[in-house]
Amino acid sequence: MTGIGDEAAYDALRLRQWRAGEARGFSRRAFLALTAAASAGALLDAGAASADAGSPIVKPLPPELFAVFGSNAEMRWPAMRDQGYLVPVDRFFVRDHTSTPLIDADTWRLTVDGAGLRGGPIQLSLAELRRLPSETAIATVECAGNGRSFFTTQQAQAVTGTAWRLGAVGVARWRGVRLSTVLRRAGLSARAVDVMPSGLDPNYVTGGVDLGPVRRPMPVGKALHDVLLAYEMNGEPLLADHGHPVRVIVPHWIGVSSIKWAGRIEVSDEPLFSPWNTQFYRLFGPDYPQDGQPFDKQVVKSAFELDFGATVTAGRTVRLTGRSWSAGGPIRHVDVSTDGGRRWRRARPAGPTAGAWQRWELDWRPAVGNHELLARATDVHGHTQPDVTRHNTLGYLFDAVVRHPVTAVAP
Ligand SMILES: Nc1nc2c(c(=O)[nH]1)N[C@H]1C(S)=C(S)[C@@H](COP(=O)(O)O)O[C@H]1N2
Ligand SMILES: [Mo]
Repeated sequence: MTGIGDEAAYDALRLRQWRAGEARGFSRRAFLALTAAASAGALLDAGAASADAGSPIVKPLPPELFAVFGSNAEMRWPAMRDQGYLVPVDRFFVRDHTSTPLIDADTWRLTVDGAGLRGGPIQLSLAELRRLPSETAIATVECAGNGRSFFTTQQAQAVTGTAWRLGAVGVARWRGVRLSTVLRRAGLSARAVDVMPSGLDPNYVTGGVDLGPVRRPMPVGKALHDVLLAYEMNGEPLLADHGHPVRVIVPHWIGVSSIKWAGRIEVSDEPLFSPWNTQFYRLFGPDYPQDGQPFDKQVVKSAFELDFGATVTAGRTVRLTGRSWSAGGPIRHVDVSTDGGRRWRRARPAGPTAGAWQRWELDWRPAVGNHELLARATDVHGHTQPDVTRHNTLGYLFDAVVRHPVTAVAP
């Protein structure tokens, strides 16, 4: 059994193996076709913001809670202003590669199979899963491309993919069964290497290539450590859009690891590969000399709980509120500027100072006119948000300080 549980180390190793031609189950020819499509710009997600007509997302997407991009919908940050620590399900962002499937929980089965098991495949119904010991965890799901649109609007750089602002992140309380419980029941062998969940949503086809079901492997060490097969989100059964009846939650790893509508879990006795750990979620472009570099980790980000271009009342105290988060660890402090970055003040932490994210607030008396707000967070390891971030063509890991325009008008 491999002991690698660390996202960066695991990704780097699998990428080296894949490049060396050791990959099974995913052809390099498909990859080359796709790279060509990407450089021709064909990967740009269709769908304009706020055109939710025809979105394959099932839950309501009211414009005060969401900005919609085809099969993706991001949370609008003002929707969190008067909320608690968790993101309510009605405003949690949705990222579907194709569309939300409607799965009948009564006939749904989870298949666990592969050469890394001692016995044959097992199948579990939802009722069987619910009879196993359950566990609850508060965990973040964040799309690796969250913040992508700022590469274009702040840095004038071209990127492909959904033009998220900062709302492709959410924190929820998940309840379900530890993946380790299910794997042990299935009879994990000492030869087990990788664990790969796949979704029951339609196959992902891009650039004319059918890449199969959305799936992404993890090392058996991570699978046994803290991964959940979740059937509840904030105390309710999962909504269709968030993976009903059962999704995987992989804490601290990028959002795509947390496979929704889990239908199969393959346990292998050799390294596994999928397009989601070979050509996507890699850093390409001149700023990354080792082309196709894996991520170090998700980065530090901050958001004001305010619309872009919001209007506030001049001459009165406005309480600015926001949240900052880092996959690297808890946030140590957040500095806020209300004058485009000339002067900075330390924001007051609000609520718990450990965990998935840090809430903060700061009072401000704006004069009439246009203002630019900025928030810069630093985590306990000293990772801080830069003014400009390194460009990559797929638009991941935007961690630079975001310039947030507001207008103050006379009362
Ligand atoms: N089966 C399946 N799982 C999936 C996806 C998908 O399209 N299909 N999208 C992934 C991505 S890219 C992200 S960021 C998260 C989003 O989870 P959410 O829609 O519940 O917010 O789900 C991941 N799991
Ligand atoms: Mo994502």
